Amino acid sequence: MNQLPFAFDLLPATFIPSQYDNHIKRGLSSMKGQFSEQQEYAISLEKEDTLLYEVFEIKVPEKAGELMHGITVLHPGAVGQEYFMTKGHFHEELETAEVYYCLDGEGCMVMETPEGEWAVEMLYPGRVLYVPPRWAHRSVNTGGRDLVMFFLYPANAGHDYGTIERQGFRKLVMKGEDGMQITDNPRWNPAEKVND
Ligand code: M6P
Ligand code: ZN
Repeated sequence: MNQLPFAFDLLPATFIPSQYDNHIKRGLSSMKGQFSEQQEYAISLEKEDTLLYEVFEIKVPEKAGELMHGITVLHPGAVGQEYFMTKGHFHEELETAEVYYCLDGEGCMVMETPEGEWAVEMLYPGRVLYVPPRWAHRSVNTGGRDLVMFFLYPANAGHDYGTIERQGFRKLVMKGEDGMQITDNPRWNPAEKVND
């Protein structure tokens, strides 16, 4: 099937696209094992499966040449001292990139490669971020309001969630004395966890 041209509106009042195909909602329950303060996580989840983020996806055929895009709205909050964040993923097709354009809010993108490099880039309204091929990515809301991002990536990229679910990210973004701080993830140990 060939995609026909289309257009939609993305207006600052809400930044919710005027049309979309999928509305994905992820709550605390979809982040099992990811937040570092596991007891805090369990206590919060027992109270309520709090909504962490929503993705409004505009679907196109999942083949090379097409571009998947949409909006992610990451709500503010924290589990213990760790800010709300997305699951994060590598692309199944590792050699594919992604572009983010931050529309509202404050936060950052935590990134790493299988080779051991890592990076954190700040996100704020007007900021454009390029995530190169091979870099896993997770967004983090360090502010007090929704972090809203437009994203765009090759439609054949696919999502590899399993690797991050097993090993986590090398770096955590935590609430510090004067705002956010980046710390080592004490539980990051891919060699041990891969064979679980
Ligand atoms: C980005 C894009 C989406 C993704 C969303 C939520 O905006 O990469 O494809 O679904 O983030 O992140 P995750 O898929 O890691 O839950
Ligand atoms: Zn991606």
